[in-house]
Amino acid sequence: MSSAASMESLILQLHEISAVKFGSFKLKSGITSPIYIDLRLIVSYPTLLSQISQTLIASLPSATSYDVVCGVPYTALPIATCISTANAVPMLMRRKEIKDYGTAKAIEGAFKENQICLIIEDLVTSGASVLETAAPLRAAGLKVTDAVVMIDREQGGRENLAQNGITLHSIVKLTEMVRILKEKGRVSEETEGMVLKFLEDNRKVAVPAPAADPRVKVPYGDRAKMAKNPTSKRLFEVMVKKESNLCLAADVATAAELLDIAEKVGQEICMLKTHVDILPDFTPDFGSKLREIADKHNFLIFEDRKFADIGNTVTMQYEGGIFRILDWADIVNAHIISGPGIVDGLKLKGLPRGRGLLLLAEMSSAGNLAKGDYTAAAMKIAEEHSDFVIGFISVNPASWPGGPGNPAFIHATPGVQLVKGGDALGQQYNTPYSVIADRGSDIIIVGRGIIKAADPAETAREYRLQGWDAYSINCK
Ligand code: S5P
Repeated sequence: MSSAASMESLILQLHEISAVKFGSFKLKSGITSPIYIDLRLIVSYPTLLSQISQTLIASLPSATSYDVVCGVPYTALPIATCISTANAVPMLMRRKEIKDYGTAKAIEGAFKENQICLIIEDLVTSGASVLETAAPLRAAGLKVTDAVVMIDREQGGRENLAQNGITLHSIVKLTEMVRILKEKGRVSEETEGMVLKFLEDNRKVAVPAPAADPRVKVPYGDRAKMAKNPTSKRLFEVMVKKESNLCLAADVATAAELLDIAEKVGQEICMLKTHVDILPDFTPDFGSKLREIADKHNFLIFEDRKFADIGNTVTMQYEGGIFRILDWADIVNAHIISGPGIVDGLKLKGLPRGRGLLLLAEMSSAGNLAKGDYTAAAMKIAEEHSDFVIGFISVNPASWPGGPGNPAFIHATPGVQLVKGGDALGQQYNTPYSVIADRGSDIIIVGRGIIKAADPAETAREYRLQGWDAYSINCK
């Protein structure tokens, strides 16, 4: 059968099974439509289902390349399954319920970073549902360049997808489909006229503003000007000056080793992260010694204290004890488990000294609970305290509703090594490129990847170059 004949046969069959109906239908949006399309019915007609699947693949230009396919849930799942089995091409499934792509598994199936995934869909209106499926696929490291669809309603989907780097291929446009049904005597000229008028009237209403790609970077230099907090401003400026978005997690055995590695890698980093409570040889002059090295090499000091108590207690933990963190750390971080009072407490001591705070919005470890509403609450608290909160510890801000959000905030991401993987205790690693370019973060936090390397200084340089490249290529 020629492709035109097989397309006609499909359309007539869809009309026969009432997957395409004419009359007066109230749509979800509230408007009344003279045409209604429901392709969910095709699961009950296996021959038709397989015919649609084959026609979809046949409609792709021969140059289209892809390694895996993924159907937009739910209607296109059986179509994608048919395409997968008939053409021996592996399939992926996107979980519709999961919103926090960073930690929970949003994509089911086996794939490798940079593989190309073809999206399969039944019907495209504005393209929003294709974009909803493309986002977690891209966040997982896949490339999405093409989508193939049975019916294009011609309501802006093609243009909207093109603006997001996706070429839309369709078997048939809705106006064409109606014309064929009229030619074959299935609908009257009057109905055809009504449908065409309806489509014309509604042509542009359904087009949402093109989704800003959360991975496109506002330059760090511009963000320095947006930051309200002096430490945050300085951090952005240091990043630009040193062309570094690398933070070293200096988790070494002793204070002496820490000062030694700070000296060795100081040139490469914008920030050095400490866990001061792991140092057996800590002395009260540790802070001033580290500050001296930080000033010499122009990096900021971030004590990863992860405060988690009530506001009153954290004021004492921040300022007092043997560590006196407030005296030497530019930046500290806090969990928000105890509510916004923790920020008020830390701010009371930190803001007069010009210090900054990062909130733990997500974590890198497997099975952690910082996701969904918890992450959203961190964002809200940050906005309410944007004079003191400078940003987040996050894992995949590109996947947050609205993406990484306010560019005045900085995202710092732990769990980074040159190769994707993990350790035996739940740590999960992504590559510098994936963290900065795909996951929308700003700073890579690297510990063992550098400190366990044979040549930490040389390795730090490698991480710095990779992190900076990933930023530069996505900078607008
Ligand atoms: O979710 C988190 C938050 C932090 S701050 N996951 C993390 O791994 N961290 C810290 O980042 C952790 O405490 C450690 O200091 C560093 C990661 O070290 P690495 O050796 O696994 O690179």
